[in-house]
Amino acid sequence: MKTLILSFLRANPDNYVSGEQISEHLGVSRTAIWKHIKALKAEGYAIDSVNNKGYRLISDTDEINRSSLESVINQYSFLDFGRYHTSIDSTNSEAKRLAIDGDLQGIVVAGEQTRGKGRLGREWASEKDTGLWMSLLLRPNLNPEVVSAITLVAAAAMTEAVEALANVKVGIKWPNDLVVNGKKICGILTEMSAEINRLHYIVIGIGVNVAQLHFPEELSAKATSLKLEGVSLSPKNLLERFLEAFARCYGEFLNSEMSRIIDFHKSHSVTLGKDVKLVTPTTERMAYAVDINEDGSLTVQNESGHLEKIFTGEVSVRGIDQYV
Ligand code: BT5
Repeated sequence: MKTLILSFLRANPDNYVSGEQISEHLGVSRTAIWKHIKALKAEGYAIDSVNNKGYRLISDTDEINRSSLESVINQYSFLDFGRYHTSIDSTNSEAKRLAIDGDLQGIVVAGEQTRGKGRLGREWASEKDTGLWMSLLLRPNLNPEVVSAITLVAAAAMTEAVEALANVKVGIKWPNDLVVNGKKICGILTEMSAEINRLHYIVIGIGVNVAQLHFPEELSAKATSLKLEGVSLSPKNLLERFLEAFARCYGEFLNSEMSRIIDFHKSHSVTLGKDVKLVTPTTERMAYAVDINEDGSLTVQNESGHLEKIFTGEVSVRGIDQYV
């Protein structure tokens, strides 16, 4: 019944339809309609109810909600579902819970995360309605060892999206941070489930600071938002532009055509040509960032002058991570 009510509202995007009209059309009582509408609202559908006028589904707004997300994802064959939550622990955690059952691919978006995650167990501040907090659940038919480059694919797509919508220069700190004026506006956390040579799924979690005006003290020196950088845009527009760019970049990645994406990274890199600090849980050492390779790795020159390829781990850049 809820689906029938939704279809009826969708068929009347510009008008309010009264409870009476819906009840006549569907042959159920007005009280039942009212209860279903209440349930739909609780699920995240934006339905405006006005006394004496009735109900209208608000799908064409700047807001991300369940109905607007559905119409966005319908355009992409690699997305079977779109889930919107006003509040959730972490969109990555939710995408992983959804991954266990079935074989669908999709996207989870939240208005707020109560336990947003960064890499290596770190926290990601994701206050209510201040950012685009989302995770893509994908199941590419790939060998697990090539998957780490997907983080670069997502970083390139988000950079392209932000630059298309706003007059800002975005830098990419290899492999997963986007920075504006030396401060972080976006972080990416890629997680995967795999056997030695079989990938089950990947979850690409992306957090973009859109509208914060303040950050907690411990973040204020290193984090910024688009708003603080003078750019106002809606998370929904950003999501749409991101998916458009990601669909293209992801297609190239699946066809092993990484050269355009790597060139994009090189032209936006704040890491190349800099002294960097390579940090693992047990060691720290200095190196010089030389190149980004087709497989997504970073070539550095180490302190003994040798070239090394780095695939994962922390790379701090002087002037961005305040390591000096
Ligand atoms: C990241 O980790 O940058 C990955 C962040 C991924 C967040 C998204 S949001 C949607 C999805 N669901 C999740 O639960 N996570 C993903 P890392 O490189 O480890 O950076 C984390 C560090 O960045 C923290 O230790 C803080 O210092 C800093 N930080 C925390 N929140 C921040 C924010 N909102 N903006 C900028 N920096 C932040």
